[in-house]
Amino acid sequence: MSFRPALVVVDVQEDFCPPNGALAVTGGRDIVPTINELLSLPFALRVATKDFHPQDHISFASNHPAPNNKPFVSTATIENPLNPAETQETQLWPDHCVQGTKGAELLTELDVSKVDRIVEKGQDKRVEMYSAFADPFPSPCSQSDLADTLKKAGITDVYVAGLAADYCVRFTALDAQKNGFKTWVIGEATKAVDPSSLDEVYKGYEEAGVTLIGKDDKQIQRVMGLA
Ligand code: VGL
Ligand code: ZN
Repeated sequence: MSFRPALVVVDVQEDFCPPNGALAVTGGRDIVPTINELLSLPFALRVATKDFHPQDHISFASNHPAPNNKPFVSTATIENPLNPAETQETQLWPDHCVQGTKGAELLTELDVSKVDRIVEKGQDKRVEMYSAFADPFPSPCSQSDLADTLKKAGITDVYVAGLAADYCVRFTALDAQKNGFKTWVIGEATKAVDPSSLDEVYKGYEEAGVTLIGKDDKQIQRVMGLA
């Protein structure tokens, strides 16, 4: 199969960035120049994802009763609506990326003119969905059309960048690899909510066959060579 790489730019949205983001990741805006450079490379497909929640989303601390409703601190148990035997313990967050709000918008400095396709996720209020492919349950109740889009475009390799390194980038990359795409995460083009968790994240990549690369890696030069 010939090399057909896609770039997936995860959740480069106002709410994940200083100065005004509800869930601002330190340095979140600083990766945009690198991401714009990546967007200018001859990828076969360029996708941007958006976290896109309803106001009553289960991941918002504000939708849970006290005392377990402290953003960044409290957790909740989420059941798979399709199979209550499947459960997940998940972090609660400040309200963020609410559909129709400024916080849900992609950063204006992101070169959206180069993006072929925008994939929205997290619309199902009943489940958390960090991955741009599906919710985390063994039999997912929410799925996006990202896997289909990549398959229909004949994509062989998925390059992942964006926010946040320890949540949506992480689970999108792991799911890309699971879906059969050779997956590369461009470390310099991500920022983490909790940078101290990255060793653990990278260990998970190794176990799953996802490869962490730098922006000048030979795998990036391979994309440049397609021009
Ligand atoms: C994300 C926390 C909550 C992300 C989304 O995009 O990494 N993190 N929702
Ligand atoms: Zn979210």
